[in-house]
Amino acid sequence: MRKNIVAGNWKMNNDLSETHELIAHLKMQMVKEPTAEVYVAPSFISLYSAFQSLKDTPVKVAAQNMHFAEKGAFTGEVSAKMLKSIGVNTVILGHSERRAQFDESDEILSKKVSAAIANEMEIIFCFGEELKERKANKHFDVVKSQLENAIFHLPKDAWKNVILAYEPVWAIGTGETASPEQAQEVHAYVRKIVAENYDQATADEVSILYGGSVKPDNAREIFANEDVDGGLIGGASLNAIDFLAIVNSFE
Ligand code: G2H
Repeated sequence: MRKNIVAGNWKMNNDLSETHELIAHLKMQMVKEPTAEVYVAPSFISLYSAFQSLKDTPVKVAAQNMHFAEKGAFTGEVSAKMLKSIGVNTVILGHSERRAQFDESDEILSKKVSAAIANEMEIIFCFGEELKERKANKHFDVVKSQLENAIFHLPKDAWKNVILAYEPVWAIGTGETASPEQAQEVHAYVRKIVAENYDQATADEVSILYGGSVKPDNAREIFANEDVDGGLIGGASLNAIDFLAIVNSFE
């Protein structure tokens, strides 16, 4: 049975005291047994502290990025080994903001994916088409090539540590959301190509999240789709009440 997952991507928000405030609200308002696995991804500055505050709760802490090298002359970067040394075992890779603003190519992402798996980390791997690609009806091809070029090189047994997140770029932080039908269509396609590249069992097991302007008032109808196993939440994850409403949006 694949898992329902809701992950909060805090992006470049929340300094240390704001991090503690949000975590305190989450802890206060969270039900004992949420219907989804819950992750939060604070900035690097707050990661250690967030991990310490959440280690006795069901909430897992993820990093928003990492470098592919183990160590060395990479000013400003953080390695898998460093993340693991503070207890963080999950990393978001391939977010469209990293791809667009920090020139992360499929080639770089492929190395990051390999490094994370080599370090026995879990990956939340993001992919998704831009508006012009959707308008040109190229979204299936774009998604396929992003997966083929950066993650389909992994061996089958690594997929137990992979979570996929479909994030159409035109729906990120724009207030515009893919319709439940658009999300389901791409998720079903992704599951099909995972089955073709690996096998049906791998495809059935992998959780595929939707990301892009998910809010408490649209989460339920998006998550109700057969191939949508949860969400990667940006803006709405910065408010504990909204985030937990999304966490509890599964039937
Ligand atoms: C997509 C999403 C979280 P938002 O980037 O990764 O952000 O929910 O603000 O669109």
